[in-house]
Amino acid sequence: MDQSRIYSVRMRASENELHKNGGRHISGGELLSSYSELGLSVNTLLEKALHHSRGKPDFLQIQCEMVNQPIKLLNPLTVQTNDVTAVKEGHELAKSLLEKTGVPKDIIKKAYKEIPEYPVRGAILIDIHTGKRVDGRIDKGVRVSKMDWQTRNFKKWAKSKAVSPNQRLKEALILATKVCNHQLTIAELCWSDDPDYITGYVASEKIGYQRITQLKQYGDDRGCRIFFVDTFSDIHTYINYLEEQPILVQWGEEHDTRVD
Ligand code: WAQ
Ligand code: MG
Repeated sequence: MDQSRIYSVRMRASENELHKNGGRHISGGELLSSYSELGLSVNTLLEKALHHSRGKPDFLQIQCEMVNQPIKLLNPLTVQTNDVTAVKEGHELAKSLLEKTGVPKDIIKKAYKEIPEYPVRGAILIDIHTGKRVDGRIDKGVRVSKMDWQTRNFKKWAKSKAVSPNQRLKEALILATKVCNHQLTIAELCWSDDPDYITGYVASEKIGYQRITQLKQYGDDRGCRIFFVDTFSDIHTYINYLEEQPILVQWGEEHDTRVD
């Protein structure tokens, strides 16, 4: 990518946006693009918004913005796939993995109870000491953006790790790698809100990106994305990192330093 003029491109699409505050989230997307590929990049996100299993949008927005900060290069988290035979088994595994990362058992229990209350288009931030939601973005959550992984490097990585190079894994692994690279992140728990996708994951710097093949039933359009964080004393700097720090995932390079 020509690093001299990089743009952050973001898309969000929803239903009933004009009638109800916020509307129903359909899809979102974020990537980094060179100036010369901006047309292609906008089109990639437009296609994603127009052909989505959650429905047709009646509100759609694509925004391009030049990135001024230097881009940080990160190695992808290690990936492991855990096959489970039932959703219940998937959640038992997810909970035990979260415990392994250092999230206390009672906080995991509390978070699970509150998951149905979070129909947002971003992520929910939960403090691991209090179990309280600390992002303050009640209807929206926090949307992580300014991140990408160049196709050629991603394909090389996928081939070497013998994983199928699917777009969804790519997007989720970019996000998890960015989020887990920050010291305040203890773990992430996620499954899609797309009714046709049931694999989810638990991720952390310590355990890597642990895919779990069933975290919901087919047809279910309720998703989840929770970042368990260590403190909310400097939550604004943390949110600023998630939203503003440009990140490029790049496999095979020695760039993996954590943010303090
Ligand atoms: N920042 C914050 N939250 C986000 C972002 C983002 N950039 N993108 C999505 N979310 C939240 C939002 O609330 C969505 O409703 C929810 O996550 C699910 O998003 O095979 O596809 O894009 O290894 O539907 C994981 C497994 C797939 C991939 C996750 O999530 C694999 C997925 P989706
Ligand atoms: Mg989705």
